[in-house]
Amino acid sequence: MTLLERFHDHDIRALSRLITFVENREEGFRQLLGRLYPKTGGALRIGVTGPPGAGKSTLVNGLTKELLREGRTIGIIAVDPTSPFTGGALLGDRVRMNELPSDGRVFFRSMATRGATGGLAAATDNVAVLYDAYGFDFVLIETVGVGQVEMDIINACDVVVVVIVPESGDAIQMLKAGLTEIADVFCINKSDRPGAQRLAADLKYTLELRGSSQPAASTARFAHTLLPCAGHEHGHKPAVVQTEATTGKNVDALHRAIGEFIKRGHETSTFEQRRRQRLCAKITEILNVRFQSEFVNHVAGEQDILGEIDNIIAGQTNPYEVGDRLYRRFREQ
Ligand SMILES: Nc1nc2c(ncn2[C@@H]2O[C@H](COP(=O)(O)OP(=O)(O)OP(=O)(O)O)[C@@H](O)[C@H]2O)c(=O)[nH]1
Ligand SMILES: [Mg+2]
Repeated sequence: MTLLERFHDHDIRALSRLITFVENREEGFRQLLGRLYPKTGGALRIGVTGPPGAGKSTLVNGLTKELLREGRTIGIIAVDPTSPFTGGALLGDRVRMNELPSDGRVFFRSMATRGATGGLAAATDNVAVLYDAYGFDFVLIETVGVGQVEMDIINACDVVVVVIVPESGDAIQMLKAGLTEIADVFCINKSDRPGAQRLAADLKYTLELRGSSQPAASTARFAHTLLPCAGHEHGHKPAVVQTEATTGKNVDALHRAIGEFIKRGHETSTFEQRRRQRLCAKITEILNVRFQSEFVNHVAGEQDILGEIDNIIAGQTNPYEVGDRLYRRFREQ
């Protein structure tokens, strides 16, 4: 049997091998993903994001158990679990994963920031495509919620769970950080700590005030993509759930809140719209990467840019002129 046949036959080791193949961007990885693409669309992607140490891994673990109880299968991607803030979390993740069954119903993979050539968001998406084609019901993606890359990962999810803790600040800060725009479900974890109740009330009040005046999440989510995708999502007000991930308290309520969002998402065209937008973003990204590498490799060349930087510092030119010149040379080639 070929590797691909074993993959289709639900051989978990074949899945693991193909992930490595795709992660290393080995010769032919794009063709492989292309061939598998028609088999995708069956898995729902749930993104879990939030500040370092908020309890995302513990919650993903708890949610996985809830989903398993429902008879679902789950592929997990932990993006950069070795955050510099909580160093050694990777080991913790491994320990937690050991609690999960090893009969193929769950598969776990972590993606390190280091060495992710071609972009972490793209690499994460590629693994999600493999999970989807493999036949998992759910893809759970854990990522630390800072920066554009993480936003790109989160935007590529069907459902976004934002995890915060009582120490995360007040609702106005959530609003400013754009969290209220991306959250489908808010999870206030570490609710055993003081301030959780107040934060929950504060957040609910703020979300209530915001009401439907908020532009559709899709507008904010995909503002950067090349191809405009019109579409309206249902005016959803994110649920606010308080959990205690370590004891498992209320993780079932979080699971229910996600379930309700999923139900509404299917009833309305939310998931359909998000999938379309995701594909727009994916195509834009493929073009960006190709143009960028073509430009940098074949035309500009590092030496050119280094020389131009000397010239800028010497006051002979400026970044705008240099950009224009390099671009023109590229076009005229
Ligand atoms: N008190 C309390 N501690 C918790 C709770 N949930 C998680 N923790 C603890 O918080 C720490 C971080 O938990 P993780 O699940 O690794 O958090 P994370 O968000 O995945 O962390 P990073 O991936 O490193 O950003 C661990 O020591 C957990 O045991 C909770 O509900 N209450
Ligand atoms: Mg973690």
